[in-house]
Amino acid sequence: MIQGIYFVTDAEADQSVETQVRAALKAGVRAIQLRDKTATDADMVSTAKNLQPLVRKLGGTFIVNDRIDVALSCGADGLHIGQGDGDVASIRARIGQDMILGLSVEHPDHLAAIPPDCVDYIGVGPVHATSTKPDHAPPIGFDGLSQIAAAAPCLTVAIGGLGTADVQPVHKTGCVGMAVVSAISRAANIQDAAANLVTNWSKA
Ligand code: TZP
Ligand code: MG
Repeated sequence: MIQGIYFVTDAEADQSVETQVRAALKAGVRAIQLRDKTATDADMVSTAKNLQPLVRKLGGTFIVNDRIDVALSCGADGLHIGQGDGDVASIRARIGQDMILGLSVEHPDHLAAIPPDCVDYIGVGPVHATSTKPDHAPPIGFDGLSQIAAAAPCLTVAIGGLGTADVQPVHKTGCVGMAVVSAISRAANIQDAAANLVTNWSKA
């Protein structure tokens, strides 16, 4: 399941995606998402097939962003889709009932459009502005996050510009997890940064 610190990979960081994931796992992160907006499907499949067993070995949860066929072909635990990625109920039908399905939510209005019993968690944000996703929706802040988390029909994970200082306020909104890219991928010491987030989350 998605819980605690949720690391989303960064194809543009100095360290390879495999190095990022190994360090995050070593630090105690147990939710990993492979996200790469520009890789070919073939490259994504190859990376996913390499990462999936690493994550599985430690009892973690491996999610693929956007690409349904990649998620299915590597035996991922789940798929994460955005608002523009297609009809949510049809995607659920394609991946089956057992796979975790995550959906990005950027505005309270998006909640009403979620089909019942279809989505396992929503990724809500961006909480803060972030250069990791240049085309992001307007930041919702902690007030927006709280409002959406309280009204959500499923578990909520926060995302967008989040770091150690945000662990407490995110936790307070009732989110089950906090997703980060750059707070881990761009840190001088990836493993230490991830461990610090994990420790803070567990104390929150
Ligand atoms: N969706 C909303 S913000 C974001 C995504 C994928 C990027 C989050 O990256 P960072 O570096 O943790 O701000
Ligand atoms: Mg998407």
